[in-house]
Amino acid sequence: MTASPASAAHTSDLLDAIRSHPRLLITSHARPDGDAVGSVLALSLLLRQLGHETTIVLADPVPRIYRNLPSVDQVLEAATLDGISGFEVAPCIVLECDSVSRTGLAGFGSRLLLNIDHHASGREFASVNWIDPDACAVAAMIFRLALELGAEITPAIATCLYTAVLSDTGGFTYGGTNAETFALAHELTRRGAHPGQVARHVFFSNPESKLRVLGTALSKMQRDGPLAWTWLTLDDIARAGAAVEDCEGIVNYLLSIAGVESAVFLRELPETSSFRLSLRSKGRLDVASIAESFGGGGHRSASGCTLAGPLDHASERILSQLRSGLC
Ligand SMILES: [Mn+2]
Repeated sequence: MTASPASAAHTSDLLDAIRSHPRLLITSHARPDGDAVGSVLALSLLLRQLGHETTIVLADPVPRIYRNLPSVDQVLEAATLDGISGFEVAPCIVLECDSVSRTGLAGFGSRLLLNIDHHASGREFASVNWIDPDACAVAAMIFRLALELGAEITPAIATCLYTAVLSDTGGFTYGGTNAETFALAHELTRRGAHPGQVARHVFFSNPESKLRVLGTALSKMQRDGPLAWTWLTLDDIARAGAAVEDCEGIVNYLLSIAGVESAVFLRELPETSSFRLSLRSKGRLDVASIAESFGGGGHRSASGCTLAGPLDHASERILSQLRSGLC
């Protein structure tokens, strides 16, 4: 697989910036998902292979299902570090973010920022920006970067990237999944990723609390024609003994219903009387633009935003947007 000429033009500045800095910080968004975790780890491993010193800092813990990834203990949690202000003023590579604030970190100061993102809502907030909305995962971009930098894709790197692709494509089921996705999966498997082993970690290693809180959410589900929605309050989450990461993916169960075109999951946020929304679409509706109209972002078929409470108010606002989009 080779980069297209257009992406090569975008990456040359990035390659120069990386090559000219022996020390690099790497981060991604708050509440990291599989693409964020797999991609920061793969990027760090390949840069270290090329002789760079790297430090990975994330605002939130690595979710349990990704904690067995190779070299995951490299990841530093910012909560214990006062953001990144304590680190030497090295450039920071920011993956999958449309702004510095998406990292959930403070202390960037005036350091050089290198932005790599695959979201349609991506923004050129950094000094160097490489945004490719056609990439199925930011991991696909890291793979291309590795080849352009001349790094060897070791089994550890392949495992991290494969995990990222598997999770960001919903197990190769989302709309953006195409021949290139499978070509990448083929390459990664050939270079040492074990699909069965990765799937066991990602899909069959859930804590019981995740299933308990899913049960609560499903029992409250509402349906109105092509729309399905549900919510969890802080109380629901506490009673299930669940962590925030246990709420990931609930919205996909709603979307699995025949005849449902779009689904919403609302999760109450601590201390702010607001709700975090996950939006999904089977394709007819562009939920990225709806999320953007509320200050969020994401992909055409999977996006998110935050709305002020109370619950009835937040649900009515989002449902009326979705209804008018589906008419
Ligand atoms: Mn992603």
